[in-house]
Amino acid sequence: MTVPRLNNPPAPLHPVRVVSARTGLSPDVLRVWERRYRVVQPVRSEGRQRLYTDGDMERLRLLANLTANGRSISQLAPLSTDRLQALTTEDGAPTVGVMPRGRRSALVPGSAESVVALALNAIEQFDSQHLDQILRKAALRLGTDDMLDHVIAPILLEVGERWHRGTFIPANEHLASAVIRTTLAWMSDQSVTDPTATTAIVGTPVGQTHELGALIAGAIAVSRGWRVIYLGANLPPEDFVRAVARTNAKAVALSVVYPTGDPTLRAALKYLAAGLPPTVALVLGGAAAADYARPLGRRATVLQRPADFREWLELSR
Ligand code: B12
Repeated sequence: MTVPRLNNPPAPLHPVRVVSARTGLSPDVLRVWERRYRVVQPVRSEGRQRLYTDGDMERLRLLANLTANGRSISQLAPLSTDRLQALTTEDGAPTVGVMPRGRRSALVPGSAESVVALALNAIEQFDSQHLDQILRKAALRLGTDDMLDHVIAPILLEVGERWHRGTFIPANEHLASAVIRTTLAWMSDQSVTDPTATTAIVGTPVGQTHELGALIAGAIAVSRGWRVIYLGANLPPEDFVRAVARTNAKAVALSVVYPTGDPTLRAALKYLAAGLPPTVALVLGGAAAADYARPLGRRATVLQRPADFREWLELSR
């Protein structure tokens, strides 16, 4: 019997939703990687929807695995797909997303809750490399907002609780803080930052060594299109004033966590509030912020919830 010859139908193209589900990259990350690094160039449907080929999908899957293994997207983006494939073989498959052997979980795999459980397990085991992979992979899949609100903040809260109860020793907390610090810096680096964008100076004031709230605030601001100048922890007020004068920043956002009632910090914030131009906003967040903001009256804005900060950033740009 002769089989009639058919012309090969064109390979189907895939919409963002399908690419995101298959590669584990959130639509936000896909957009940023395309705009900033031109990792693939999807075609457009008649309705202007982005459509991806099988080749694009494979390239994105390789990039997702390699970045989750710790490589930087800016270095990977120019490489050919064959080279990415070779690197993937050299690096070995990432172990992220897999529950440790012998543990059974009722959590939905890939959900923020299950990422938190895996991360806490890695912290308990002192496995910083695995923790780093878990967090990078989750950030790529969940996007910045969910990652910060439903993964990073709950992990830090639980680390604090376990440390307080004595089930985690200070070394567990230090390991978690060190890895999360790197993850937050890397997340900010994944977002498009326009050098002409409205600028915020972010850090913690003198005496405040808890730095992660400031890093979280910085990552939120970057995700809302602000340019962030991150000055780290424990900075005297005159340095914030000088930095604002040299950068034309429109806001200073500080994290104030512990302790309350420090007279040095009270005086520093008073100096800062008086030294900043009136057009520059002073935003305070963190568990101790309200205590220090009270004497500053309307000069300081206290914002705690990430959702409120996001709204403020969008309105103040
Ligand atoms: C990591 C950590 C440390 C690390 C910090 C490492 C680092 N480089 O940052 C180290 C080891 C240094 C540390 C030291 C101490 N710590 Co500590 N630490 C923590 C831990 C686990 C996480 C803190 C953190 O970064 N949180 C950041 C975010 C996720 O949480 P958050 O502050 O609530 O912020 C949220 C909002 O307020 C908001 N936000 C925060 N900042 C900002 C800023 C802006 C602009 C905006 C808009 C929003 C915003 O966003 C966050 C997300 O929703 C907490 C536990 C916890 N529950 O937070 C304890 C905790 C804060 N530490 C505590 C204590 C007691 C200490 C020490 C005194 C311990 C000791 N005996 O030495 C010292 C004090 C050091 C000092 N001089 O300040 C207590 C504080 C208790 C209190 N409030 O009375 C806590 C709550 C632990 C506990 N349960 O007992 N700590």
